[in-house]
Formats: sequence, C-alpha cells, structure tokens
Amino acid sequence: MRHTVRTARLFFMAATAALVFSCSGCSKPVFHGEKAPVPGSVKILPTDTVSELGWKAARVVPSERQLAWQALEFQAFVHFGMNTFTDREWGQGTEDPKLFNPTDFDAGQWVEAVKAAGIRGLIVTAKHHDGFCLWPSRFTENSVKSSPWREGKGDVVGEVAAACRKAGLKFGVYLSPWDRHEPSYGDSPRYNEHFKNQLRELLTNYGEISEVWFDGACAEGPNGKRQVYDWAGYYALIRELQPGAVISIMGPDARWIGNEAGVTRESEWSVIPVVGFNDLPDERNPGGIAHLDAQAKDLGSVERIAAVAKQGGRLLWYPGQVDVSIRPGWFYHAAEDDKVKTLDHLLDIYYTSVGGNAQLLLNIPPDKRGRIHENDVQRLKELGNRLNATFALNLAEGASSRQRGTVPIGDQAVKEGQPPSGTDGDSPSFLIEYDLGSPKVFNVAMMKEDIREGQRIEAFAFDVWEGNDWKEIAQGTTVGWKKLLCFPAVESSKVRVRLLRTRGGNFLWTPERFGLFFDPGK
Ligand code: FUL
Repeated sequence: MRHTVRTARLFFMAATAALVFSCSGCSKPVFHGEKAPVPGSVKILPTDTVSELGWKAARVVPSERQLAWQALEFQAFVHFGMNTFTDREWGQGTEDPKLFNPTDFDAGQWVEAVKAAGIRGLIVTAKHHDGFCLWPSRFTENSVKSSPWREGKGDVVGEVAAACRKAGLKFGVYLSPWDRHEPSYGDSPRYNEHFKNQLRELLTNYGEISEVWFDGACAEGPNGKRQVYDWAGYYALIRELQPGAVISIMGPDARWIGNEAGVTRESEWSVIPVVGFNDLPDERNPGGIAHLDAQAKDLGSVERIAAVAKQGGRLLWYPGQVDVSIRPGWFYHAAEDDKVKTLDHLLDIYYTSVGGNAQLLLNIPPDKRGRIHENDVQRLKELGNRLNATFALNLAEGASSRQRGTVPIGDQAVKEGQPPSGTDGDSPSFLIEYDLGSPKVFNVAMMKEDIREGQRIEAFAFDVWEGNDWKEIAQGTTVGWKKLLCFPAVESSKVRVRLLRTRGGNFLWTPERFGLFFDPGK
C-alpha cells in the first residue's frame, strides 16, 4: 500500500520536474530578498507590492522547536493547586498552605487518563495567580513544603514530570507572572529576580521542559506600584536553560487563539504580520507579542499583511494555540461534575482546532483527591476511542494519484526581474486526483502542508467523482499543519483537490499529505 503512494509521489515529482525543465524561456529562479525560507521574521515595507508580500509570506517557516510543538497537535492543560481546595478560580494569595492536602494524589492516573484521549503533552500550573507553588521552591514558603501533603516533602511538579517522561508525554509548565502572595511583587527589579529564580528551579530540576506558558495578568503589588515584567530576561533564561522549550501566549513561539471557548477562525494563519520591531509582549494586549491583537478577526490574510506593511513591520511564524477547559472552570469544582463537555462538543473542538491549523490545549482539572474525576476520565476515553476509530484507517492510503491541469511552477517560471505571481490572484490552479481503486465511504478529508516550506495555500476545493461528473463538496481557505474537512458521508472511488490560490509560486503538494476517513459517529 505504502509503496503505491511512494511510487505515485516520485511520478508526480518527476512530472513536475519535467514540466519545469521543458518550460521554454525559464531561467534561474529569481528570489526576492533573502534566498531561502527563514525561521524567524521577514521585514515588510510600505513599498512592497501585494505580489511581493505574498512571496515574502511564503518564505517564513517555523523554528525547529515550533515544528516539534506543532507535531504534538493535542496537549493537556492541568489546573491544580490551592484553588482546587478553596473551590475558587482565582485565589487571593492569602490562603493558608495547610489547605493544600490531596488525599490520593496520583500523577500516573493523570497521565493514563490523558493518554487515553490521544494527548501527547501535558502542561501543569506550577504556580497560579495566588502564588502557591506545586514544587518546594527555595524562594518562598508558599508552597507544597508548607502543606500537610506528604508531610511537606511532596513535589507535584516532580511527580508529574516523572510520570510524563515514563509515559512518553512531553512536559511543560504554566508559571503565572502575576503573584498575589509574593511581597516583592510591584517592586519590579526585585520581583523579576524572584520570578527568574523560580523559573530557574523549574527549568533545571525537572528534565526536559517542552513548553513554558505565560499568561499576561499584571497588577499592582503591596507597594501600590504596577509590576513591570522583564520579559526579555525571562526569555533569555528559558533559551539558555531549555532551548527546545516553546514560550507560549505572552511569548514569541505560539499565540493565543483569542478565546477560551475552543473556537478557531476559518482562516488560521501561522504567518502573522506585526507592526514595528519590538518582539516583547504588552500586558494591555494579552495573548501575544509585538502588540498583536490576538482576538482580531483577520490575522494573516494578504490584505492584513498589506495593511501592516504600510506601517512597516515584520512577518513572524506565530502559530495559534487553543486553550479550553473540559469543564466550565479551569480548576476543579464538585458542582461542575455533571458539566463535563459532551463528546460531540469535544469532537467539534478537535476538528476545528487540530483540524484547523492550531494546537489544542485541553484543560482537565484534578479534584481534591489529586485524581482526575471519573466523569472526565470516561469522556477522555470516549474521545480517544472515537478518534482511533476514525483515524486508524486512511482510506486514501494506497490510492494512485496524478496531477492534472497546470502545475503552478512558480519560482522557475518567473522571468528574470519580474515579481512572481501568486497572491495577486493570477496563480494558476493546481489539481491532484486520487483513484481509490474501489468505491469507499468517507465523511472526513485531511489535507496537510509541509510547513517546513511555509504556509502557502490560500484557497482550495475538494471534489468527489459521481460516476459521470465531479461534484464539489467542500471549499476552504488555509491548510497549514492540518486541515480536517467534515461533510455528510459520500461513496466514491475518485476524489480530487484543487488548489485555487497559493502564495509564493510553486511548491510540491505531495499525494501523501492527503487522507480520507470515516467517522462512525457522524
Ligand atoms: C488565564 C488565567 O487568569 C486563568 O485562571 C487560567 O489560568 C487561564 C488559562 O489563563 O489568564
């Protein structure tokens, strides 16, 4: 089966190469600005044409750490701490550490529960806004060491990190910069030192940390002064101690999707234009760096890029993360035991986030025992079972494929000195057809881009063969890491994808970046 796809791919590449070679008048590729795809940022200028902006946008690619992060697709967020025991969402920082006393803490149970859903990483709230630390920090008494749990000898962060490692899950930490307990908060340089000391503990004592999650809450300290965070200092420390760690939300590697309800935009771009050249966050704009309004409707269309270019700025690889809780609250509340999101709701979120070029970070809050409640465990199992039943079999695997129509030969077709065609609407459409060999019934289609080559697709359509003609059954805009299209079940032996608009000219959209599945519950 595999073999057929590989053969088809080679054929496709060869066909493309032949076309490129046989194209008369072709000269050496012309690149505008820097030559190769660049992780990091690309400058955009008021003088850039729309075509040049599309070309530039196509060249921005993820860093290695962003690539590894994107491949995780689905992670667990775990809110656990003082609020679990006080039944609150935000503590005040005055709570007695003795209140923290899980009766049956079991990090192994957390990991088992989240793995059942197909989750690949876990981020724990090492410190929430109340300042209570789930690890025995040397820099405060407000931690597990002052609690009766394990007679003050326990370390939640340590046990969760070890359980994740054992189970092959990535492990990350949420560390709230806003600390309502710490007396130095508001005395900016002193608190920044304190915060970096705590970061250092977390980044050196618990093995590999794959993600550091910062939210943007900021307030006045006991001295009546507003804390000024040293973001640049925090980032430098993280890069030094854990170079592979992604810094999310109030950080440069992943942006907030803009809501906590699990909703993505129809077009989620990972290449985002930002005004100016300052990469730091601004607490008045929570959810991103560089003054990005993470809640704006359009973050990356070519019109948006052009508007930002008028003011001068950069294009960044800045992918979206969807944080949403399985229950109404972030922390556990017994009153919400019957409000665990339904399987259908979770699947909707999954299809539009993982299947909408974003990473899903699903919060699952352990209870006062220190265990994930039975209702949530059950729902996670149901979710995992359904995803397995759907995605275990790719009905397009083994299909033979061929490309038809005009191949958008982009770079190579560009005549010396002329800007490439692309986003200005004149890119030729590209079409790839899959012969499934026999009629198959499916209700989900998957497309993927090789994001190491950038995010290039701006519009596409998906058709099925109806015996005597093609019928379009879905249209879409962005693809990126992964696009999942859902539609009423159809039976067909042939399907095709049409790329209607792409950025930056040619790229190889190879056959194996496509899948067809049957979701038995739809
Ligand atoms: C927010 C916090 O204020 C909430 O309590 C929660 O931790 C959420 C994920 O981030 O900014």
